[in-house]
Amino acid sequence: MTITPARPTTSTEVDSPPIVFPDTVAFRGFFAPVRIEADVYDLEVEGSIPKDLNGSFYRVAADAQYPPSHENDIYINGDGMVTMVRFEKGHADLRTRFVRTQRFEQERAARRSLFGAYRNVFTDDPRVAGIDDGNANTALVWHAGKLLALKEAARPYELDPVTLETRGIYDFNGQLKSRTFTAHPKVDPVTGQLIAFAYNSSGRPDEDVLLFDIAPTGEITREQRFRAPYSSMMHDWLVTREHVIFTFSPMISDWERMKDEPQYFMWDPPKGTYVAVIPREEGVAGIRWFSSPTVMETHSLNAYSEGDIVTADHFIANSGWFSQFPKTTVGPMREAPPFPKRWKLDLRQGSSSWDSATASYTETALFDCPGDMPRVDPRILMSKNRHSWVGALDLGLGPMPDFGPMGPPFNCLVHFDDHTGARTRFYPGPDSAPEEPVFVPKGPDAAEGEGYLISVVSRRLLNRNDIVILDATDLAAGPIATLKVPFRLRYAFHGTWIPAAELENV
Ligand code: V55
Ligand code: FE
Repeated sequence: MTITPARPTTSTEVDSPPIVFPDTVAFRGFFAPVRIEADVYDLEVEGSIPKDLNGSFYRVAADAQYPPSHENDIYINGDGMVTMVRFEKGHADLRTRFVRTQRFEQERAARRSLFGAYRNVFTDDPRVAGIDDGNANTALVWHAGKLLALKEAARPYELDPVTLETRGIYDFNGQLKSRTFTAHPKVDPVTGQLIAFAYNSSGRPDEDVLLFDIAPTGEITREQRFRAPYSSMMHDWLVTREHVIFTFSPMISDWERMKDEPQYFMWDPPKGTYVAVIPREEGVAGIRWFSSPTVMETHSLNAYSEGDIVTADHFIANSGWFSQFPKTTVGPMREAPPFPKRWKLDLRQGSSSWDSATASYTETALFDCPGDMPRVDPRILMSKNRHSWVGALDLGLGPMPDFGPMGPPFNCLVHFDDHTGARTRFYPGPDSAPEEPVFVPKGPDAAEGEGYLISVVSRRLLNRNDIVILDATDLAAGPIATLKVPFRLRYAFHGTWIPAAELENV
């Protein structure tokens, strides 16, 4: 492992504080910042890496270059740290790099944190007034030959997919006027488009939502705007071949409140939940609204349209996201875990405005186990799928790994077969927690689900991570290969895969 030496600073700062991280759940133990930019050529491997696994796996974590400027900083406010594993001929080479955001560079020059609470400009150091606060820590998307590191609070950063060098803020060649861009755009596997949205696009709380169609060439071919019931966290969504579906949940942001309350989002259950379905072709003029009990979508599996019926599979929680945003308008509440649900929405029953919505959806359980971080085969996204993979928490499996800064960990990965209803799982052992599984098709012509599942597993007692490669439709068989990471990786959110053929000529 080589550690990149810090560049000599050009700062004339003399009062930068000592480097001491707070003793809170976001910064201690297995979840302490890692801050290592590493290159490990040829990871040690148990088992053998399939020879047809040829390409790069990426995942992005929130790390922390500097201790936060305030004690109660939340995990999701950290600096984007990307892990890349290049697979080739049965070998795996690992690289980790911080995303060189404007925020990262400013803070490095000052040798301290300058940005304050998550998305709250009133808590920032005056020295960074007007500087982009994007930390590129949530997800990675590969589209139009560009690898983008995403944070829903800001615009994307472009990375070199081979070296992980940061190329800078990416505004789609000047076409993206929004100050923000979702961390969960969806690549349409049929048209090659990137379907995306932005909320709080003015850079502060507002009720407008922007919708983008982005061509396979990276050109924004359509931008639309509609009004949300309120300004709230819009993290994930669903896209079918014909519709997009938003679940609005009352994780409310409010500009006036931010002036004396650092927490950007506050769970305000009386404001309720609404679901919007928008036809992709007709656009926002055809919006249909539905009512809902007060719930929150954490992440989506997949959705599909059949005539007037839209089927939406996603993880739904009966509470807000209190592990990050504990204050609510109704006093202390306990966070409820997300469960995988199937909603069926009948478009004939929807209303043209949210405040006149009366009809709801029907809900069934996909299976009865809390979880999140779902994946389907990317080649089947937006159409009816058979296979899905999720991180899950099965209390029957044995002792639980400790809670981390994101709440309860997963203790297994689950494969769900929608044709048979069968569930199989990979259990990594008692001190271990797997992260979001990333599916890699065996090849362009492989059947749906035929391929590998890659997941980073924390080995809590060993203070390091493994990366497991599983047969995607035979999780119970255990890893085909286990890559030994000789140090600890900070817990990540989302990842992606780029086939080797697409990494040529970048
Ligand atoms: C989420 C994650 C974020 C964020 C907002 O998983 C929502 C949900 C990692 O950053 O800024
Ligand atoms: Fe997410």
